[in-house]
Amino acid sequence: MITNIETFLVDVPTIRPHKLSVATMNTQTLVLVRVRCEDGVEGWGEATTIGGLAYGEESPESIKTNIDTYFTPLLLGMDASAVARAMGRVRKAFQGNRFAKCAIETALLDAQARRLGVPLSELLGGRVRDALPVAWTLASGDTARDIAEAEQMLELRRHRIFKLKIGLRPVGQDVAHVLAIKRALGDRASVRVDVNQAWSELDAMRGIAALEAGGIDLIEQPVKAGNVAALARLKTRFDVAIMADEALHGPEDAMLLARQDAADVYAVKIAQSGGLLAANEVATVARLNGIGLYGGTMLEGGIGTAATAHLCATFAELAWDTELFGPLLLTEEVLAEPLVYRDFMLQVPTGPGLGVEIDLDKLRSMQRR
Ligand code: MUC
Ligand code: MG
Repeated sequence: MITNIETFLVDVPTIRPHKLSVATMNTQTLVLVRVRCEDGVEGWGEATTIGGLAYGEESPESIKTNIDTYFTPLLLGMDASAVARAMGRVRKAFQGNRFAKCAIETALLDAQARRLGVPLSELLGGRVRDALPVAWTLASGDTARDIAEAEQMLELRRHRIFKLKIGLRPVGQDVAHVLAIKRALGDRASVRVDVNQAWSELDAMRGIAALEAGGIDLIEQPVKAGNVAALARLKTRFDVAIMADEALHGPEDAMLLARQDAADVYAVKIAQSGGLLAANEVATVARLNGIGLYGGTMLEGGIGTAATAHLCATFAELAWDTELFGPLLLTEEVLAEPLVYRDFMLQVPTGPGLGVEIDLDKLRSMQRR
């Protein structure tokens, strides 16, 4: 039986300003959820947004409030080992709030996997890989600094895939910035861009043509999330892979985009999808339609990152790797032992549940009051 649900807001400074077209992040706010059960088992979940309300429809504060006010009273007393049934009740009772649903579902699944003594990946169908290639986002806003940062990551053997955040400056300037980085790194790295919806279709036609010619591998969400027709036209027009991110809010969107042949790749995000099980459905739709998979992030800390890693470990194909670097962007860790990044890969935890332990004293010392 579910006996207690607690939520925490934790503000963690980033290692440097992280500049996106929608926000510049100097801190990240983690919403952490602890679910405790009558049998003594507990589970943890997490949700993060980007720049408060700048990126999507939920904020850290709304996630905490809606879990505390609505989800918790409904869930207390329910059978903790019947996760799908509990989440079915939550989905029926509450509209939207995908990030909040993801945090709760992750905690319930973590608890259930611990109860069964298996890693979460085994509850999600079983892992086919133990490590995931991880991209790093270069988003300092400065070309020379980004090149130096990329060189350092290559030297450390931490990343050899780089995603550049663009869309804030005029198209010509952004293209020059990206191509300077690509020229500096050459074939030693895959360079990709994320426009975070900032371009008009005309901007995108100009920008993508130049990026494709310059050897860029992937263009993420160049136009507005709602403009699926434009995304589809860009996919048809260019050979370079087009990825949907903000356009994907779960399995229904995955179906809609597939029907319109609008993307080559899906960024699978557990929070944006409404939870791990819904994200798995997004991945299934992609697989059945020949769309490539990419393990996306909302810049979660260790808990949310581990959760996505368990899911990505179950994908038969993961053609575009992952960007599960969230904890590396943060100055502080809430895990007792950090996740392991080695040889350009994140090692998927092997212990029961998420396979991570929380340092509660540290968490409480960082908790927003
Ligand atoms: C996004 O739009 O993909 C992922 C990596 C990063 O730097 O920002 C996020 C959000
Ligand atoms: Mg994106």
